[in-house]
Amino acid sequence: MTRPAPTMVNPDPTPEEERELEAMYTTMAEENMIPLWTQLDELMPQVPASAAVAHQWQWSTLLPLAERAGDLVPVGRGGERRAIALANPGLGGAPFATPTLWAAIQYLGGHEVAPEHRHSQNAFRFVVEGEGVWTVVNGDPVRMSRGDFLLTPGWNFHGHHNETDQPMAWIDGLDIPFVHYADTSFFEFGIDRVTDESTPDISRSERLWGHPGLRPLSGLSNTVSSPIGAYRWEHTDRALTEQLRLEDEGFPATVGQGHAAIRYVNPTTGGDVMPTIRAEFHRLRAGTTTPVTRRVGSEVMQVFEGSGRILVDDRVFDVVTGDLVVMPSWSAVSIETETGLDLFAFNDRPIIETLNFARTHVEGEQQ
Ligand code: GTQ
Ligand code: FE2
Repeated sequence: MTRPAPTMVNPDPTPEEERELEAMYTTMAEENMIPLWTQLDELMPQVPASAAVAHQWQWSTLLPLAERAGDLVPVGRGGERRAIALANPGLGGAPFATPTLWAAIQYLGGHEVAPEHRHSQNAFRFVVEGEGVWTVVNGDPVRMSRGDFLLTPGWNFHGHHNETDQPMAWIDGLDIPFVHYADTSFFEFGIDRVTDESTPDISRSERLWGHPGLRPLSGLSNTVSSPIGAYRWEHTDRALTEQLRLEDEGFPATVGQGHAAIRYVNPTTGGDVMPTIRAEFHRLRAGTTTPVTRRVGSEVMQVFEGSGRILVDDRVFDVVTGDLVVMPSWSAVSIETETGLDLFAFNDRPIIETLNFARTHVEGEQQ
């Protein structure tokens, strides 16, 4: 389907008309007015046409640069965090991975403290390697270890401290770009260290909420964001392992052949962990290829383990542990692996679904 030629442009103006048209457009510009008929393709494309592009960042590039920042730039009040954003090359130099999502590598040296603050932006951390940092969310110290997915929903005070002699790096995901465009940012500084420097194995939030299928009667009101501070790797890993075992035993348990997947959810609603961000973990068996799929909304993936190929439109990204790939809205995505692949993924689908903009197209399927 191609667009018809615009009928609202005079194809054959007389010299007189040409002068008048030019004067009209000039006056419109001076008066801060722009006619729709000159902008339709950009403003209302037939399918989403993101300025963001598909792109890969390699862990082998990100981590040494974060380490260098660790040597050269102290962390503390004002700058707040030693976080280095992934800047989508299509977004004009903004520190945004996609039009809605922020993704960054954050680095904390041995015994460093990132002071407490709070903001309306929703945040999470995902740990691809290392341990030794506790993030203190709303006064509750949460251990950060490999494979853990940790929440900092909007307006909770939070700070991070490294208890060890070793540095640690992880990735942050936030809705900073969405909050920026919607002009909904509020921010407050808290204390210069963290309110509780103890280092428990599990947080109070997990002690209260981290029991499968069991809800404390002290928490019967639903909350917009999940009350669970940490989704631990042992649970994620076991859930995925069991899906593949059940598939082996002939039971329908996977989303596609050789493709196990879980979504992190808010136990009070069964919905997404936070109002603006969905997070999932996918495990592909060796030799699996996923169907070519387009979705409304943008997504960021990080390889947790294994290797594979992520195909986004006409780009092919060979990925290994730690690598990140970003997918713009409505790009055609397929993932394949010869060795097996564990993937963490986050996207803006809660926004898209809430506002009724969701669409999915799977190549080769009847729509
Ligand atoms: O750790 O609190 O990557 O406030 C961006 C903003 C991390 C954080 C980021 C933040 C944080
Ligand atoms: Fe923060």
